[in-house]
Amino acid sequence: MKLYYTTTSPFARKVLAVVHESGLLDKIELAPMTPSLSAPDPRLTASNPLGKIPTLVRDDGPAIYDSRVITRYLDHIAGGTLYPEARIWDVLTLEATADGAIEAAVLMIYEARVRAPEMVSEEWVEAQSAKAMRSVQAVNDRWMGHLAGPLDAGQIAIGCALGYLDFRFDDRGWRNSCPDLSRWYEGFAARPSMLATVPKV
Ligand SMILES: N[C@@H](CCC(=O)N[C@@H](CS)C(=O)NCC(=O)O)C(=O)O
Repeated sequence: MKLYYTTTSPFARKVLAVVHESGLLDKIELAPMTPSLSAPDPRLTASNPLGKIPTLVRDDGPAIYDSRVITRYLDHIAGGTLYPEARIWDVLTLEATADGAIEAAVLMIYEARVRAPEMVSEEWVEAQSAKAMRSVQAVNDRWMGHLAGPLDAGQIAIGCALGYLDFRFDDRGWRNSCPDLSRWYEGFAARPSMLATVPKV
């Protein structure tokens, strides 16, 4: 199998963290891509018409995406427990919350990167920021019990969302109103899978 990824993509980081946690590193060829919004690499679009990172090219079937499909597939082939049946709706909702926060943060970066400064809508940027911050706050206020439980895909997704906020939006200070989540993240960020996948420009 081959994974198309970039070292800055938080969605790819989620997948890479699952690769590490599932012991699949020696089964996957890592294929780094240069990030591009307007001219995706033809190798990527040949596998994923959306031209998005991450994409997993399988040896025995069509390529798969998006990140949530890939993480679930990897957990399945590893015979893992990142999507436990007994807590599946909680895990999926937590992962969706993290992915939504990541998506909002990524859109803020795109707005700055793609638009001429006079075309940037500050109102829209702040609305995206509010989505990310509300998500993080909700996890701090309602999900700490879940985060204290056994490792699952929802926790990995939240770890990658917080890592991305630190990487791109440190100045927005998500920790200020999220002391419990901040304490949890301190421990989670020290996991070998998280240390091995820290975003790099
Ligand atoms: N929902 C997708 C989102 C993937 C995504 O937006 N990836 C970004 C990189 S962080 C990308 O490939 N952007 C290029 C584009 O949108 O054309 C997932 O979970 O995999």
